[in-house]
Amino acid sequence: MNHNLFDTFAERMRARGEADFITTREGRSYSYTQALEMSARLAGALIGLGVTPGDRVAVQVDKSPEAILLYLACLRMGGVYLPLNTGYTATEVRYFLEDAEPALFVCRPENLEDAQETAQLAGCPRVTTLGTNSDGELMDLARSATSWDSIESRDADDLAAILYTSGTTGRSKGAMLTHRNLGSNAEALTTTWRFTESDRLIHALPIFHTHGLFVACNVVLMAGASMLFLPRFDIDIIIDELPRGTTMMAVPTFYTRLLQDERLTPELTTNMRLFTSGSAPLTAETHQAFEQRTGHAILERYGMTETNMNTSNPYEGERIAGTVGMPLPGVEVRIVERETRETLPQGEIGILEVRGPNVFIGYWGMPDKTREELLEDGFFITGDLAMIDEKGYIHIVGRDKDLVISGGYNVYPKEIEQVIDEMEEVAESAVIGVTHPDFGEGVTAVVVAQPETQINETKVLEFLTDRLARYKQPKRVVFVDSLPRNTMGKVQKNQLRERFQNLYTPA
Ligand code: MLC
Ligand code: AMP
Repeated sequence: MNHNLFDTFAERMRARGEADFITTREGRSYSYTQALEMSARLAGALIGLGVTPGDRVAVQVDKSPEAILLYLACLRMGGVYLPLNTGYTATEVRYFLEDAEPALFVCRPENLEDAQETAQLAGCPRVTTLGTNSDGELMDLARSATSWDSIESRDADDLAAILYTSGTTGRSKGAMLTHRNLGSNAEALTTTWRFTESDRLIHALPIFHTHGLFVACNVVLMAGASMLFLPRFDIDIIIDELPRGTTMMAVPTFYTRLLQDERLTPELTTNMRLFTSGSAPLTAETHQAFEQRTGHAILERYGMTETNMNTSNPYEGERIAGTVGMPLPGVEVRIVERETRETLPQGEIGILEVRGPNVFIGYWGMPDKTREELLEDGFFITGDLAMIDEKGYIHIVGRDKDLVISGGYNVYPKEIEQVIDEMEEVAESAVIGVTHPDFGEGVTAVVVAQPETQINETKVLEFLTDRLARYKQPKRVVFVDSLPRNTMGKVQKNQLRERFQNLYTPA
């Protein structure tokens, strides 16, 4: 039996025939038949470029229907899809290329020259381009390529994708996801959220992360539904499109922005059957305000790059604000005490661990790191602090890991601190997340200057410009005389968070 996830998708795609799979605002579209055909052509092009089964294909391109067809082509011919945040700088990309050793790097047409240089420095043998308007070298190659109509045979445990996630040590780790991981999760979500062929998903998330790529696109493919592909979250366009959608997947910032708009009314959302939220905590206030304004109770779920989705509020039944619901079918969750690793009784707060077919098989090239986080009994230590209430609903109450989540993007303080500390005027720094009205948490740098040096906020931000992706750059830099430390010498970030708690939300 072929466990290639594309084999499952292809069956649905053939059955859906001329039905719309993906459309854009500009009226470009692919029916399921067309998507099948183009994925075969793109697979032919990838093979022509020297990609063989098991090879990584690194992709840093703007969102477009063709980018999803490239993902499908890669699955189809047994490649390992490796999407990269479009905001990453050349320095950041070089690390990923060196670490994952892809056979091919697909970049934006306008970035070709820089990408070639980066690829050469990283030892990546081939670079090609993909634009947003069915353009770029890869599309030219696909149009003239011999269609590769078969589907490479894969085991359930073969790699389908590698997604990089930053680490608390400051070094990004490639989470290895298998065909089983992606397939089992897509099935669980499609059933739990009642996705059908009649659904039309409004897709405004980026497609280089688990949320916009796997949760959204795999579920649509599994159900044979259709989706409207928007390049980004633009409030006017979302408001215009809501009456023609049936569902939207979002990070909390989408909902806080929608709530600020008077055009959000019950009438606007009457055709919608499901709004989901995840990637960051949705506050109970936002959940309640959205229900009051529209009559829709947002369905919050909880997941991670390493695990895909773990828990979800029920489709039927009570969706409780401030909770992430119950484990998805096939997923086991336990709450343990950090030191003893003993499972805690219901109601107590501890570290959430998860096991199931959704959980990744390890970090690329990092066996030690894998052993630290993926235990022998199959449970993965998420680093999230959680509690299970008397009704069985899980509450994420905090994080045991030093991590900031800004507008749904993870930012690891260590990575930012290391770059700031490179400045000769800086003695030391601590990066924290501070409550932010738009992004949930705002990345904030607290800096101690070297004695008798001239340094200010602008200087620090300028230094970071080409070194870090925009979303990782602090929204504010503040200066202190010294960092608060405990007796072990560890920086007391709690004290800093408290001191600067009103930086973005003046009391
Ligand atoms: C953009 N900026 C951000 C930012 N997004 N800064 C911090 N955090 C963010 N998330 C920067 C821009 O570069 C710009 O900088 C300024 O902030 C304002 O930009 P904007 O125009 O307001 O931003 P916008 O393009 O509207 O993007 C905001 C957003 C977007 C929230 C819509 O970030 C987004 O789509 N987030 C989704 C992230 C996501 O998909 N996460 C899933 C991870 S998977 P300047 O200075 O140039 O103006 C995962 C697992 C799971 O976590 O469970 O799902
Ligand atoms: P990532 O590594 O980008 O996949 O981010 C995963 C992290 O996002 C998790 O470990 C959580 O800390 C956080 N997260 C995802 N969904 C939720 C949610 N619904 N509520 C709170 N935190 C969440």
